[in-house]
Amino acid sequence: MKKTSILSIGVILIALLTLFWAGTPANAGPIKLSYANFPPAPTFPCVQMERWKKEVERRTKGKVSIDTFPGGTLLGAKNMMDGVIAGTADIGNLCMAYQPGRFLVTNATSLPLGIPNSLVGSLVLWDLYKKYRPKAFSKVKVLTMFTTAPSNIMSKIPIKTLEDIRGVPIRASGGAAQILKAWNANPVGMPMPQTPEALQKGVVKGLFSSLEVMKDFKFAELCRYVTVTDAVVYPFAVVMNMDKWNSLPKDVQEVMEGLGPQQAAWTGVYMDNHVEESIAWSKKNYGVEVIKLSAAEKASWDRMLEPITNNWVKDVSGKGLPGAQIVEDIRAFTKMYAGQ
Ligand code: 3IO
Repeated sequence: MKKTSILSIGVILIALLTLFWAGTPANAGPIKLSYANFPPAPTFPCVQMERWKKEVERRTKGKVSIDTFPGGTLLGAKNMMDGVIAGTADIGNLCMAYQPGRFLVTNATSLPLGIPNSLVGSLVLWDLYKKYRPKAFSKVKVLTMFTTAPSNIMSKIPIKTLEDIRGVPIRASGGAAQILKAWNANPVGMPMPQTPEALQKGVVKGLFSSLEVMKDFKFAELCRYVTVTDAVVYPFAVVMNMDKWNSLPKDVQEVMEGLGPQQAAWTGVYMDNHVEESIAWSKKNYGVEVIKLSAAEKASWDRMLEPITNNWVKDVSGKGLPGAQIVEDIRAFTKMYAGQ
């Protein structure tokens, strides 16, 4: 054979190989997905993220590989939803309370309706989402949802009465801020990751959220008092870019679909256990005092919350939502999961 024909066979071979590799990206390694989260890695939204990542990688037998970005390194608390819609991250975890007007239906889980813990809250929220399929999520694929445990007051000063809380600047967002307002506190809205600095600088004298943050953000160091209110939960959603979702193979989609309610339950159980651990840790390491309201006092606090739900129903009914039905559903789902 002539030198030139050997050469041209070589060129053709290389061209064919190049075409083959370019045409089959699946053979180039696993499908890579980015997952953005806003708070620091040790906190519960990121713990559930790492668990979801591991489960997906295991259940797809390595077909999918997920890169996690905790601490707002890819998207922050308030641009999470829009960042995922735009494709800045493939997946994002968001707290719906930070955009209360945007997620009206699902934020109804932070009305004072007596959700007793994170497991029940998470299952109720998932069912509510499945029933109503709110328009707010039409541009994304919802992978899972969950809630925190009920909120309690963590503060630098002891709060035992409605007089004690009057005018006190306390950090909260969304539905939880409405509760503080009803108690005549001075709610200051900001996402959780900004709270350590606000507490340090004295911009706020406390916060209103689930108690696992006493340990995970070390708030116990600054807030030596907890007032037990067991009030509203904060709802969260994990969403995926719609084009990215549509590009995934069917078997991968099935794994993620199956994980939806399981991840909600897993996160609920993790949160409820972690709250207990955090309270014990805070007492032991910082001598945190846990204040229980007297029965008479508790009755007054509860009474002040009564108008909130009816006002919400009126408000959203004006916006074309079946407010009364949503409230009834949350109550019924709560009873079912709480075994009442
Ligand atoms: C929360 C948000 C980020 C990390 C840990 C957390 N524990 C409870 C919340 C709820 C929340 O979003 C908030 O702002 O209180």
